[in-house]
Amino acid sequence: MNKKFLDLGYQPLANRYLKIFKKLSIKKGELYKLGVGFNTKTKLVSLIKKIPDKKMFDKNYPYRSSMSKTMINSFKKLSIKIKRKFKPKLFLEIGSNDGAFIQNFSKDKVVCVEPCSNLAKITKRKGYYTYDNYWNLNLAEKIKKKFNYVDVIYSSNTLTHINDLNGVFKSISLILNKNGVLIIEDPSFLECIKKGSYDQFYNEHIYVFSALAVKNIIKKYNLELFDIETLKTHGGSLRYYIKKKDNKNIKIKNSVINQLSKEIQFGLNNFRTYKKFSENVKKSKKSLIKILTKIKKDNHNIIGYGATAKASTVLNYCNIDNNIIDFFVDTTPDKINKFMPGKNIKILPYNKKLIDKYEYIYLGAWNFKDEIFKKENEFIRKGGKFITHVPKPKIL
Ligand code: DWN
Repeated sequence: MNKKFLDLGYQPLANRYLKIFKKLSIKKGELYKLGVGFNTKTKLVSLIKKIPDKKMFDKNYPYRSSMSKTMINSFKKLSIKIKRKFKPKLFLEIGSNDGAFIQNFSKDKVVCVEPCSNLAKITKRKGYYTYDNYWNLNLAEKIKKKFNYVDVIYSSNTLTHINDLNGVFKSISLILNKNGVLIIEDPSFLECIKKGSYDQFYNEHIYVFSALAVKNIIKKYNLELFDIETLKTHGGSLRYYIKKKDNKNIKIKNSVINQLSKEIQFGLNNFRTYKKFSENVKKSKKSLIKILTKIKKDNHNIIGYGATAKASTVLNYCNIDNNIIDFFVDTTPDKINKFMPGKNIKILPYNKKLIDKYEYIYLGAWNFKDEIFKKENEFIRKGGKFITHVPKPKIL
């Protein structure tokens, strides 16, 4: 049973950055109700209302994985490990985005899947065999027919974006070699709840995984967890290593039981924990609004840094507009000179000199705090301050 625990109000599609601002309407279906539920049986956390794939991931998808050094470094490190440990003859990436990860592999050994054709074009241009399709059983059968079985499948921040999870794992199980390895990585729900990062919820994040939920979902498809790594990326992620159940050559590591125990100890199998989280989210909203309005009352200007999908949830849930935040800066070409989803706050190209004129910056990309603080050491040195809502709203 899916029990609702969180209501984040009406929201626009995150990652839908308009060139000309217009007020969006509930009646016209431009805003949807963002509610989050907990499945008491599978322990899976998911959105109540799911938006069809085709409305979210199309030829204009703006997000580019390669915009952060943190991710580039993390992908490089993992690619070295995969080559060393698993030595794949054929490698598949589901959700290859602009090739930030796959660029670490030689072209003749990999197959990419990326439904956003503007991004698929980038890896195709670089010479990687890329299907600009959604991941599903049809595609898996097509790939199997052409390439046969795959040795390693990797998918980062993608499977949580696909509504039909049963289809996802059924297709993976079909195409994965009997000794093959599936590696998936996504934000950890445990970290999300600990950090109060409710902005991990928006239309694209249909699911936020816990190890408890992943274990339950994959078992139907002859798959099981054999290792879990904790990562700092995207506010705290888990990297799940999965094998076929009948493959006894790979031993199950303690990391699996350790993560499951941590989640149970925290109460992730108990609905009360979720209700408490929901109360904390309401407090976080009040507190963030209080901080921002006080700064404005004191006659200071605030700008935003990192026009993230996460920030779209925060701005719309807390009703923050250009009376509070003058503009956002971002490095992503397809976001620049457009408006934050649902709000009349413009996104300007990242410019150090422009930033230095301001005293307060709301950190939309709080998950890249270390990278951004390093880059903006001059702003901080001159007394500039960042504002965040994670783990608690505060001026840093
Ligand atoms: O799952 C998803 C994650 C991985 O990426 C997608 N559904 C959508 C997207 O979510 P997001 O927009 O919340 O992701 P990020 O990675 O937190 O976005 C960072 C944003 O900040 C990008 O627009 C790039 C920008 N940025 C910047 O302008 N300067 C980032 C850094 C590090 C910088 O120095």
